[in-house]
Amino acid sequence: MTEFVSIRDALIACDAEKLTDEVNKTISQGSSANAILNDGLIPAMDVIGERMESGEMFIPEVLMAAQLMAGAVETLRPHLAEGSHVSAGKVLLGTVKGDVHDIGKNLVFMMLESAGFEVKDVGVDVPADTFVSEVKSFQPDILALSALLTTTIPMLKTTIDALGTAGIRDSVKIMVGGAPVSQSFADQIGADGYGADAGSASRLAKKLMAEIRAN
Ligand code: B1M
Repeated sequence: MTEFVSIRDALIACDAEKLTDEVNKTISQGSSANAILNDGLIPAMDVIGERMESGEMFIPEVLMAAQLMAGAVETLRPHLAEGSHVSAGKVLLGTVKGDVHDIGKNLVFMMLESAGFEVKDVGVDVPADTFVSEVKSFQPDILALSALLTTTIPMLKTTIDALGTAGIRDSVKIMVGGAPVSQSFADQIGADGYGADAGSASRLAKKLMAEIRAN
């Protein structure tokens, strides 16, 4: 992790120029994009979260850091790709109502897309009835729901229940994720799977597709 300390520090300091330089330099030195992400950028966001909680950093600075993180992830995008051109399946993805966090969701998007899935991202703060109408029109194999707040994880269940009420729950596999979500919570709300991070989300989606194809 010490290897990526300058990337981590540049993001925490919201130093755009330094961050770009360090990410490019580290890639050109042969580091893997996954390592830069998991050992540099994501730990920086954890520090930023702690500072936000303790009042050392304010929302505008956190937003700026989020934008810089998104830019760095875009730089890493071609290096994260697994490279597949055959559709592995269709995924509808979004962050639940009341929640605007999208960095983790966007990483999940990128990993699924690079694993060959056709992914439709319906964005953030998405009401349950929008997921219902999108499932009807897009007809995904998998619905992937993200939630980052303890106050919005109940919306995961609300969304699953809304699909049940609409009579389409069994037409789609549902996977959930986000920092406050856990496997036991996923089981409790009747989801078909839980991904702890973007890499496991992609592996889980492949497993769910194998289950669909086996039936
Ligand atoms: Co927010 N926020 N935030 N925030 N924010 C957290 C989440 C928090 C932990 C910070 C803290 O206090 N320590 C805290 C939540 C506490 C809780 O409920 N447990 C918090 C809070 C309280 C809030 C506000 C309420 C603050 C306020 O207004 N007072 C507010 C709520 C706004 C809302 O949504 N209604 C708020 C606002 C914001 C910003 C807008 C300023 C900004 C978001 C910008 C954006 O996303 N475009 C922001 C940010 C940046 C954060 C932190 C600092 C970073 C989040 C992040 O991007 N992490 C965050 C602290 C933290 O995470 N350490 C914090 C990096 C990202 C790669 O990780 O999103 O966890 P993550 O995604 C991971 C996994 O979770 C997983 O894979 C990803 C990659 O490995 N994953 C999935 C995610 N979705 C998945 C779906 C899957 C599978 C895996 O399958 C479908």
